[in-house]
Amino acid sequence: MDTALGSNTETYPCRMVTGDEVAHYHEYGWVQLKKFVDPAMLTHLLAKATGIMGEDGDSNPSYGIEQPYFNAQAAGGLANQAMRGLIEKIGRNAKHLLARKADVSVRYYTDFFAPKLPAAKKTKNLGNGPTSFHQDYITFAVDRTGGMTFWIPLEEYGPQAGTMSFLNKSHRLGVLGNYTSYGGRDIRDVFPELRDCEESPQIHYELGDITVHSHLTVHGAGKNFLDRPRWAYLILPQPADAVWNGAPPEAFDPTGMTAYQPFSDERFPIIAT
Ligand SMILES: O=C(O)CCC(=O)C(=O)O
Repeated sequence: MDTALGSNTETYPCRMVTGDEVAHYHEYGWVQLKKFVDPAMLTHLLAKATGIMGEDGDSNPSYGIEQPYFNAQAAGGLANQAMRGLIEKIGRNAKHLLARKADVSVRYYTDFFAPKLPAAKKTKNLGNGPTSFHQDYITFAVDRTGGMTFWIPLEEYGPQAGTMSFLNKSHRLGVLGNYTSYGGRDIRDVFPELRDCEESPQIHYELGDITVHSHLTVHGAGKNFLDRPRWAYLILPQPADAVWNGAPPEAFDPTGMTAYQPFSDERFPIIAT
């Protein structure tokens, strides 16, 4: 393990969710986990992110998906010992949040850096706009629900930085399509029943706080009004029995894969049993 990390084994690299937090996640479809990640781990992640994307969060080649929400870059955390430790402990947390009655393990699906670039600057890559409200589930091309995103800001950020907000209980409304099919309309106009879902405030994240949202929960984020990137690291676990449904996936290259066969344990390892 990196010698600068791991000083406090109780919180390193993150703590475990509490029963109340699991209950909040099931009730509202998302949860804020305060003081969750060890700040030493955040320092390590920020150094890794700026190392591959530049201090401006915009020096990487385009990742090929045209959307204004953030600039993205695969983080490759499985190959980094400290990051893998975080991914595995997050797998254990995901198992608690998943709470399936069958004893289902948790699989790593993807991890990436997602800096939202400053709205006021001309950027090379896309990623300096607001994140329109959307649901993630359909973009991940898996055959069942249960997937979730651990959204980890790498510094303290408030709404001015373009932080997340959620439509409470929207995870109960089923699958709401792909945002690219809405013709530029707000998801709440396409599905007016979402107007009955209270919108959470934009989250203020103190250092170490994160949010977790179900891939069925509608969420969005404002523009980044800072003069620097809003850095976030996203880890996405899936239930281990989920399989690729054959649709074009945004998160992985399906070359050599067969629809409805299990994900390869090598590329998508089991991270919690
Ligand atoms: O980082 C953002 O602004 C949006 C993140 C997001 O849409 C997601 O985690 O699914």
